[in-house]
Amino acid sequence: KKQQIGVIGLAVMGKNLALNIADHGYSVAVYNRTPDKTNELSKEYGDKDIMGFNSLKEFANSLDTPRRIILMVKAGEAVDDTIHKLLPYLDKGDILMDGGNSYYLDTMRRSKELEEKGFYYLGTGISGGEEGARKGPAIMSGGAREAYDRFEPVLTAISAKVGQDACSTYIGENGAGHFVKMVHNGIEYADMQLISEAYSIMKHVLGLSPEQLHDIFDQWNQGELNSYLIAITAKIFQKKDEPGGGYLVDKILDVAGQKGTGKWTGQISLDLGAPTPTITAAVYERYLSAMKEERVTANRLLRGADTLKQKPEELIESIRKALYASKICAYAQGFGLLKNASSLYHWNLSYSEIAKIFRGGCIIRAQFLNQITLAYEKNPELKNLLFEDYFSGILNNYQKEWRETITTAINYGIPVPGFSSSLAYYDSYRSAELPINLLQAQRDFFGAHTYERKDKEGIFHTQWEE
Ligand code: 2AM
Repeated sequence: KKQQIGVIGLAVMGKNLALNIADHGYSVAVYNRTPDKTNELSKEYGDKDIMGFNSLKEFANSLDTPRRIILMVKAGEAVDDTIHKLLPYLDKGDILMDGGNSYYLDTMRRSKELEEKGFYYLGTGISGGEEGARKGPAIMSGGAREAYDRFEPVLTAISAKVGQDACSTYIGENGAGHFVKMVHNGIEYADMQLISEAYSIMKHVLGLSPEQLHDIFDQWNQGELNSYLIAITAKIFQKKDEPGGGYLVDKILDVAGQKGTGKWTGQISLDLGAPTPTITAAVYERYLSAMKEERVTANRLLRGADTLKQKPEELIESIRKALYASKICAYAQGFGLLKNASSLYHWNLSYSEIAKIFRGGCIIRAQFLNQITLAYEKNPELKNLLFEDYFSGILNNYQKEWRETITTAINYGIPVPGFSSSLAYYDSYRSAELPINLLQAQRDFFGAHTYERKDKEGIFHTQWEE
């Protein structure tokens, strides 16, 4: 008897994915570079049809052909290395699927190389963290359609479900799946930063305690902000440190790391000319967080301010609205980047499908993704989410509170790079006139870069001074 699915790489994501696949009635073969993890998994889950191998050859031989193998090794060289070692034991027509957080250009390169050799390669983003991998992640696959179709029943079975819908879909050719996963993570960075800013204002301006913050986020989670990240934020504020030791959140060092997907989103948005200021601000803020010592020194030297006190309930509701408005702008940026990449790489992305699978399993799952799905179902060619009635309605109605919240933060010297980048994006985007006419004049002045005119066609250059 042959095993149906192979999984290589048994760190927490790979292990949980293998267990999830086995739970759905598939027999699984597993392999890990370090044998301990393989042996442990076979031992611990003897009741499931999971066979462990300590040689890639035996692993490959144990699989039904054409083989379906999922790579869950560390992004980067480990993927190339593993493919290289595995290839001698594969046959033409076998499907390799990279389920890690690979850089999409690597995925495009690998697909090309492997397809030239007669293999199939799927670059698949899997979101949902540890728990998602075990119980149902969101899955976004890129690569050859026929390879996806052969993998589809497994992916559909193991994915998260929202009602009848599986949170797994075919995204497009070659790197499209990993690209969408990358943008998902960029949006996730923005979401987390925005929530942290809302917390910061309530903590510093209103002096709210963790218990009070718990209640507020819990309440917000009942409304339009309903989402996984708001839900876990509410829970975080309840978590006590050791008995008698206060709240854990207050003990955590304010230094954040990152694994690269947020940074890539920012870099690519620069490459493609698709503005994502809120996402990029979130990445910068993590860099600033890492400069803890400098910040502590600067805090002694550079003054902030505290001024007016507003009515707490009013300010809290304003912050909620500011958070929602800012979040909408961050998603508009992420989907704008997808639109740009889709046309550059001819991926023909379906934004409604993408928004649909983001609704479950993944970290940015949120009620309002239904609205994004509807918006793109209604108009697949929608230029920007902000043009959809639902979103423009929210932004128009939440204006005053959004601006007031940011003004309050500015008056207090509380950094709100996410909120304010979103607002700057919004205000720039809705400006029929930007002061870029002056900038164009400057460019022409010093560099003869030329300019166009409002009143007539053509390219102009002026001798600005004698
Ligand atoms: P390990 O248990 O032997 O370290 C996440 O780090 C997963 O990627 C782990 O399963 C890890 O295997 C695997 N991994 C990391 N680098 C690797 C490499 N160069 N070759 C194969 N597997 C690798």
